[in-house]
Amino acid sequence: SSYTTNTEKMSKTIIISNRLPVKVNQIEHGFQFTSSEGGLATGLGSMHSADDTIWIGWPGIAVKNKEDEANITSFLDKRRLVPVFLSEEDINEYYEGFSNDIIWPIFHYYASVHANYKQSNWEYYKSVNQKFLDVVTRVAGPDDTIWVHDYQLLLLPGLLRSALPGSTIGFFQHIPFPSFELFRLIPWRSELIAGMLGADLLGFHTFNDVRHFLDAATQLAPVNTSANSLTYEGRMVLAESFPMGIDNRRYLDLAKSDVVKQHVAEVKAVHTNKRRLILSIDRLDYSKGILQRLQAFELLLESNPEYVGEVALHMIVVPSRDTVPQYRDLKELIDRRVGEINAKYRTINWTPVYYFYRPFPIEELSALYLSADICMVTPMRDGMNLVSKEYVASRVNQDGVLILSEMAGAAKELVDAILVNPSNIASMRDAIVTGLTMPKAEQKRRMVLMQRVVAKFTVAHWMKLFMSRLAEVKQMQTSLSTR
Ligand code: GDG
Repeated sequence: SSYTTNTEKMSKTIIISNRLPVKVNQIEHGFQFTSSEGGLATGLGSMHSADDTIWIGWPGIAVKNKEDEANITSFLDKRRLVPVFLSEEDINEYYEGFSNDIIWPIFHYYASVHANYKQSNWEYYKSVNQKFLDVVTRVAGPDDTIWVHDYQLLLLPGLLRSALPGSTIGFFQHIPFPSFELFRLIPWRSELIAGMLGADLLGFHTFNDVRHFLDAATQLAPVNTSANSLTYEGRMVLAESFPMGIDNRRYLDLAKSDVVKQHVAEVKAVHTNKRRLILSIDRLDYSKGILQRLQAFELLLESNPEYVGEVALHMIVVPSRDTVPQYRDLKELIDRRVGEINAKYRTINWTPVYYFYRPFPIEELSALYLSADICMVTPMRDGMNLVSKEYVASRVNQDGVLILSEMAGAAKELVDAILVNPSNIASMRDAIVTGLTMPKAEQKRRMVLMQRVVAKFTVAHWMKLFMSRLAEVKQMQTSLSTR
């Protein structure tokens, strides 16, 4: 590959995530490439646009032959993207099985009885992490900085540490790290912790996640801990919180653009100016509290009939993991609930729930952020949640109400939202009433405070902070070992 030729000349940064920031789709004669949206892709995108950065990940398609692999590889090569090819079994076992059916539910505190600890899932999880290692060692030079992302690759820092002992390795986890009492249920808990400890710096969204990780590491691995610093196999490892932000400028610019204004007019035409709009946007996931939100909205219509005909819930659910049975079941429950609410309450010229099960272009999301009187972000558990920040960033008129779950990482920063416990349906209903009756001055007071946070702690800031801290850890290690 072209990367290995210049590794002697300069050091580079290697980003590694399960998925590349582009999606490859099979079309009739060849392939089609589309860039994936999402927080991670856009966030790290600015870093990746620098010459000295490459990105390694799965291209999102199971490739059947070497010729196709070669075609995809050479296309991606021009964009400094390096594919890790995975088979269909890899995807079933490592991604859908181990990552999404074991780690995801446990890490989101979803009933511990639900996780399905299949030995074969674990075997594939190990072998796919090894596949990633093989690609990294092919392209990495000794002075490179390696930044591994998320729960699909918990073993990779450890594998990298053995293969490239002196390298600089950062790890960031985008989902929560659970309390030890949950984490300890996983049969391969010690191996996972040892894998993570291969990193020099481990980043999480919140201090609670850091605390839980340190607790698990202390219980499961031979480490010495002091504050947030560990010593593992004679090497210093730091665990710290780096709350991820968004590209604030992008949402401001969108909100002021003509195309978005046009979409806003369309939304207004349907919902009329006097009707109030509650917005909800999530990937299909039981961690997002979609059913509980519907329940709260239904309770509102039942207990506060004055809002019948006056308030609509605009609910976007973006298809995700819909080959996993758990997610298909959830989809059916949502479909049914929406159907029941609409059948029970709708009037000739008003529908309570405007429900969409598909993705939308960012311009249309922006228009919805701008049009919604209330944005409800009420996950049962969420690492951070970027939708809440995007709503805040989009409110150029400095009004609007954010109802935010205490269980989202974002609640640690957006303390001026109306914070709710998503398991308390009645309190969510009360929060909607508070939001609908909140005076404009109070809306503005809260929104201004939240906008300050979102505008200051952007994704670019997050990235710089993590990278400079990683360099510092490396320096501290060196000065410790030469002392
Ligand atoms: C994981 C963690 C953590 C959504 N629908 C559409 C669309 N989106 C964009 C949103 C937002 C992103 O996708 C979703 O990010 P979230 O943070 O809300 O949630 P997860 O996908 O679960 O992300 C989470 C995050 O990683 C980052 O660390 O915050 O806790 O679970 O940017 O705007 N974008 C477009 N069309 C859609 O229909 N274009």
